[in-house]
This record gives sequence, structure tokens and C-alpha cells, in this order.
Amino acid sequence: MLQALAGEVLTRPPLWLMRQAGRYLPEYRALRNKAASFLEFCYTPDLAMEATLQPLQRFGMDGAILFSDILVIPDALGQKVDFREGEGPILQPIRKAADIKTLKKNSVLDHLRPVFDTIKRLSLEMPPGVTLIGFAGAPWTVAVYMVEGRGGTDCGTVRAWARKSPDGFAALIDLLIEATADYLAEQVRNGVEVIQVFDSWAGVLDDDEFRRWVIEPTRRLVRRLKTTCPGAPVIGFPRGAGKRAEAYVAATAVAGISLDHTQPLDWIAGTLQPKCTVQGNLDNQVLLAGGSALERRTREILEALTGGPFIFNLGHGVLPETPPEHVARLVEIVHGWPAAVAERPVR
Ligand code: 1CP
Repeated sequence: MLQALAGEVLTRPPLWLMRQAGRYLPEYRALRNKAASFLEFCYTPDLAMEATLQPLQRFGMDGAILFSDILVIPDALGQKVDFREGEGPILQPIRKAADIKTLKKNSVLDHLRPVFDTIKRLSLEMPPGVTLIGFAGAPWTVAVYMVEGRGGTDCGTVRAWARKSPDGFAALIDLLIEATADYLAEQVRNGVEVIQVFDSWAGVLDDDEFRRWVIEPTRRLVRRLKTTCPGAPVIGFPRGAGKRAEAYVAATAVAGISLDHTQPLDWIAGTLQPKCTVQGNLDNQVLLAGGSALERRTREILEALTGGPFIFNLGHGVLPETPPEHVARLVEIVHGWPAAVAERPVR
């Protein structure tokens, strides 16, 4: 992964999967029952470590993503965050400037100490050649959850606030840039080698909003990380960015860009890959379906993107209903690349 992120073109691309740990694995469900709440699970190094390693033990990916969540930042800032079974996260929403003042930004690193302990221990356990990936939510996406109070909305409340009083909303984004930069630098100090910044809700924004609330905060975050931890490459994931991924790469100077399944392979190869390492972009629905669709699409992606710096991944996280055998088959195809010519689809 580090070679790919340094711009090297590899015959066989490295592979990891967003949400490679989690509910689709029976061993994860068993482990999850050992903690009373999801946050307690994230803050218990023994459990978080085990969950991080489970997909490696079963499938042998080339990267391990720290088991945690993007919402540990609002939790560390003192916002009430609750994960309900089957419902996803619920937060006590922040809706105005006065609410921002209630957030405690000085205690973030202390609060997240168990996450750093997990990383420190994991970094000693990584098999040779496997990269430890740290992560955080991008300021915009974390702000979506903080303001809406939950996921799965049209982001109407947060967009209305940002439109009505951009300077007031910018105070929240600024605070998140600082907290996230400190958090990620501390992850690197404790042993993560690569950072992924998840902007899962980037796609709801118009072009002006995208520049102001996705590109600009990410640019500032990446610039700070280049000073505090220059050795750790950053992968940005502005999900739903479409063609705006090009402006995102140019302005933020990320080492890698993670692409979703809607972005065309010829455009990725022709426009983005000459400028940046690309990661992606198998549709998680195709992984769920398995069979010939999985075989065909995986090979199409490999053919289109192995000519430049590339990391194989999904376009978004593994879905909870995904059969683990489909993941095993995907890893087998990618690890077996380049396949014998006869196995390649005839065009
Ligand atoms: O009890 C449980 O098991 C809860 C399910 C769960 C899991 C397994 C949640 C709640 N978070 C996680 C782990 C997680 N979340 C990881 C580490 C595991 C891995 O990748 O292998 C990571 C990287 C995340 C990141 C995350 N959390 C994102 C960004 C990626 C994405 O999927 O877009 C987002 C948006 C979240 C919020 C969140 N946390 C949990 C859920 C169900 C959600 C999504 C809520 C929604 O629908 O908006």
C-alpha cells in the first residue's frame, strides 16, 4: 500500500475493504456481544484490536483499518452520542452558535487515549507487508451527524444552517479541523502508517458548498498533517463527488483518492490516475451479489486501473448481509492478478 501511495505501479495491486470488520462476520458479532455499547467496544483495546485483526486472519487483506468510528470525535468533544441496535448513531443535535460553545475541545486526546493504546498494540501485531490504516471523518461529514443528530437524512438542516449563517457554521468546521488534525497526528505517532479521511456525505452538496465545506477544510487538514506527520500519506474519500474529484485532488494534495462505484473507470484512469493514486471502486452491491457479476466487474476494474498507481477497494463499505465467501473470492481474484490470459473476459 505504501508503494502504491508513493506512486508506484504494481503488477498486483494491494487490497483492503472499507468496513472489512463488522456485522457480516460471525466472529465480529460474537465479539461485539462482549461489550455493553458500541462506543465501549471501540474504547476497549482488547476488543478493538481483535475486531481489526479478524478480517486479516480470515482473508489476508493487505491493509488493516483500525476498528473505531468517525463519531468518536463528537463523543470526545462532549456531545451525547448513542449507537442504537438497528437504528445507527443518534446524537443530541448541535444547531446554533451557542451549542458549539458547549463543546470541550481540550480533552479530545485524553478521551481518545484507549484508541491510541489499541493502535500501539496493533502496530506490533501487523503481519509483514500489511499496512495499518488510521482514519477519521472529514469535518463536513462529522458536522452532518453533529447537526442532523443521525445519519440517513437529506442533510437539509445542516445545509440550511451553513447557507443562512456560513460564518457561524464555519466555527464548527474550524473546530473539527483542529480536533481531527490533532487526533490523526496522534494516531500516526502511535503507529498508523496511512490515513483515510471519510467524507461520506460530500455528494449532497452543490459546487459552491463542495468547495467551501469539503475541499477547503480537507485542504487545511491535509496541510496540517503534512507538517505534523509528513511520513503518513492521506487517502481522501469524498463519496459522491463525481467529476469534482479532480478539483478535490488538485486542491487538497491528497496522496490517494478513494472512488465510489458511480465514477467511470475510463475517466478515473485517464483523468485522476495520472495525478494521484486511485483506490476503489467495486460496487458493494456486486460483492453482495457474488457469482459471475463479481468475477466480471472485478476483472474490469483490474484491467482498467492496474496500469497506474492503484489500491483495490470497494466504492463504499461492505454491506452487513454480504456472505463472507464472496469476500474470500474477491481477495482470491485480486491476489491472483494478473490472471492467465485465457481467464480474462473476451471483449
Ligand atoms: O454495533 C455495531 O457493530 C455497529 C455497526 C458499526 C460498525 C461495525 C458502526 C456504527 N461503525 C462501525 C465501524 C466503523 N465505522 C469502521 C471500522 C470498521 C472497518 O472499516 O472495518 C469505520 C472505518 C467506520 C467509519 C464510519 N462510521 C463512517 C465512514 C464510512 C462510511 O461507511 O461511509 C460513517 C459514515 C460512520 C457512521 C456510522 N457508524 C455506525 C453506523 C451504522 C454508521 C452509519 C450511519 C448512517 O447510516 O449514516
